[in-house]
Amino acid sequence: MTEGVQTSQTADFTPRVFSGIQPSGGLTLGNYLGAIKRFVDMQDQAFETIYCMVDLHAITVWQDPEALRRNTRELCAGFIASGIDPEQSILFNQSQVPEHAQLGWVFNCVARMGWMKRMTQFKDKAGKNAENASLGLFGYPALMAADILIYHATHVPVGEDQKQHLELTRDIATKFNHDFGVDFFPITEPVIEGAATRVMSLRDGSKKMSKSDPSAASRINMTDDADAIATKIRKAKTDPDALPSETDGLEGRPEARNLVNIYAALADTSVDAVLTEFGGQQFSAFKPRLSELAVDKLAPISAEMARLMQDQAEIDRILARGAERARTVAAPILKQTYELIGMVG
Ligand code: AQP
Repeated sequence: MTEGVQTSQTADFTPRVFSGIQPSGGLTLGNYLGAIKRFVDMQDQAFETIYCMVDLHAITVWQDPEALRRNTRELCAGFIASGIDPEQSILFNQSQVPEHAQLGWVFNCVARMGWMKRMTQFKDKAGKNAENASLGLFGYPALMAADILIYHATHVPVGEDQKQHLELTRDIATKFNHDFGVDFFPITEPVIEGAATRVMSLRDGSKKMSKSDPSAASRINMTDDADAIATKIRKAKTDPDALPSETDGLEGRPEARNLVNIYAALADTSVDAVLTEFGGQQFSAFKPRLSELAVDKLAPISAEMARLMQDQAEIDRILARGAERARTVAAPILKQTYELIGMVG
């Protein structure tokens, strides 16, 4: 799917992409390969594209206010430095468009407790301490459904970890449409594609690379310099065997698979092509080539982010302008939703 493809469930809607990233820490290579790089691809296809820094989601776990402000601006710089054009796409932070939270409340009343209790991300993030987790963390997927559906978005590019939340978004849209006897919300298509839909921790191939992992060595941040990238890749966990020549040989080798996937995604090539080139070679030969490639691709982005961060007033202007444009789409959809459910006003 992609390139303006419409299914029967989205055919009556303008082809429109929405996706968001939490300003809950520094951008990682996982966010870049699993999300932003693909946001840029979709910006160049036949879609209207709307990209958001989802700050209301970030506060579902504690955020230091100063760090949240800095991370939001840095994330905006990351989007632009990676190729999102704030004129072509709508780029803004969620809290400046109150319609997200307003539709989120409506969806809290549509989503069922049983659906929410099945969300594995809540279980992973709340861990053993679920009684102490915020109510917002539990309700997060209903707000995420609102983020998407407040724009009648037809396509949502995300990493593999968001698949279940997108299924819930479809369930919420279906139930709303059914309850009110309308075809008002599209049944959004997830777009989960490419070699790096799930970039794993460099320290543990069974865990997702995350902004909030306590180990800085587990992730590559978009602001890391060449030395930091090379050190993290050199120290990345691997196994003693050489790289296989075929994909089957990566079976049961999560760390090897992860590094090969990262290489393929950064080089815009396939895993097969990477294994054809490096099959039979040791990690001692492969890792320096991966470092070189990562530095080559990431250094220009990180330099541009640093340049953009010097003019925070300009970043704030871009976010405010993006929010204004977003509201022109969101406000009429909220108004129609309120009319459908019987609000007077
Ligand atoms: N490791 C990953 N591999 C591929 N894609 C990833 N994404 C996140 N991590 C990876 C994708 O990035 C987008 C934004 O994610 P998010 O910041 O909204 O939430 P997250 O998935 O919870 O990301 P983190 O980095 O793990 O944040 P924290 O640590 O704060 O929870 C999504 O499309 C996601 O799939």
